[in-house]
Amino acid sequence: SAEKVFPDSFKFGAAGASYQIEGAWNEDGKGPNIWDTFAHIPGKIKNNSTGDVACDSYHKYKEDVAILKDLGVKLYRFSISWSRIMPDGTPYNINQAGIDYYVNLVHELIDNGIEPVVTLYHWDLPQHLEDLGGWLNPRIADYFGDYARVVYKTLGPYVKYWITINEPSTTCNAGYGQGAHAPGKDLIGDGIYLCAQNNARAHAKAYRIYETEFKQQYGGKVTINVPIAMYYPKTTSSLDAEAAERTFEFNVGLYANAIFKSNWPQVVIDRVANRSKLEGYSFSRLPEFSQEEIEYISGTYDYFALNMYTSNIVEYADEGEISTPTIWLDQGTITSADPSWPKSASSWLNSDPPGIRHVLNKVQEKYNPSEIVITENGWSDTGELDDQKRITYYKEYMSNILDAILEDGINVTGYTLWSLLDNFEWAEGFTQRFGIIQVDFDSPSRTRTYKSSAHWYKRVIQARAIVD
Ligand code: GCO
Repeated sequence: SAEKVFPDSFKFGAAGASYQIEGAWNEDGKGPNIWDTFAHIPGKIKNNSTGDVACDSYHKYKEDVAILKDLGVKLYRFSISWSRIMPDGTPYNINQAGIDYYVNLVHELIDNGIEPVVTLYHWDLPQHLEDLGGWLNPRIADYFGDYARVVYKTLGPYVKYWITINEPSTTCNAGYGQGAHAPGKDLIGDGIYLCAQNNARAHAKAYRIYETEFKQQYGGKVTINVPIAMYYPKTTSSLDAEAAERTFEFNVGLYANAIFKSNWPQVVIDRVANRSKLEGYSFSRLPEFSQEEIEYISGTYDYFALNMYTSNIVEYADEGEISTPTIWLDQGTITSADPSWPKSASSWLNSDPPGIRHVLNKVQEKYNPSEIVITENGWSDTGELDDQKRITYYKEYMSNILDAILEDGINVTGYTLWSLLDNFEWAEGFTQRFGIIQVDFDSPSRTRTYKSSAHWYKRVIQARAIVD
């Protein structure tokens, strides 16, 4: 038959992240991070939930790996909790118990034929470093570099796929722009841009350290990952077409351009300079990179990693139409969802399967990477075991990925769906569930149960094709 199969080069996988799954927030010498602090402030998280225990994966990692093995996945993406291995974030203080945890996890994976995909930073900054200014302090690049070196030294022999920073745009927008995520800073435009610049510097530092000190010996690949939504112009007008492109550059280019091309995107430079002037500033709120920095940051990637969930409709907007200040004025757009797209339990997440094929093509055209890994893709509901909508979402998105590979010739080599387990969904607590495995957060043992989607994914992996 003409059944389409995934090429041999394509690896199926699943993903999670330290604060969302590990728990053990104050065990075995781990230091506090910004999510520990933030989640403990009443009113910040739905139902005042915390990640104190979460899925308890710190104690149950062997069970998680057994599930991964049973599913047949070849990649497991997880993140390292910086303050678990360096309690205050500095190399002065190394917590061996924390290092041991990740060494054991990696060995458990490899012994079971699963390749680790390791994220160095998935939003849980050591509190001490936040107290020094966090992602607004340019020195963060140096701290991050020292941290990365410690991790490369211990896990370097076993890890071929590295991600320095997960979704810098979310850290900067939600953490330092609107304050809905830790560290809860509400600094709108100015904070977002400083954060974006320091993320690029920190990523580049971690990349260069690997390149010069470890690459020859271990031969792994390093990149950053960025979330990319599909942005459709609302009408065929050129104003809306430009608005959609601008939205891409303010949300993706702001974090990717300096790395995958060079410097900030020109449209971002121009728009922020103009707006800053109108607002009475004598300088642009978008900080400049020196020429030396531009060269240091440019080209710091060995593959492209993207998170893709959803799409948006974009229209041009002028000042009077935008109620939220600064960055949205800089961007000059309004985004919305097409009412026909199926809705998940998360307000920002709707199903538009062709969007992922468009995004893969867009990334290929714009940045021309030789390899793409989809490091997140998934659907939220309220946790039911028979999760047919999640299966439908995955079927349709994965079939668009397959078309992008087979028909558009895009080299997608890996796919780590979000998420293996139901977990702590940041400010939403446990109210939005992304897992293919259900976790009973009321049971002390955090019992794991397969959802219909887990059984389905297992069959897909066996067939290497989209099955019913
Ligand atoms: C992300 C995050 C995940 C979220 C997921 C669903 O990188 O945004 O990696 O931590 O849980 O995206 O919102």
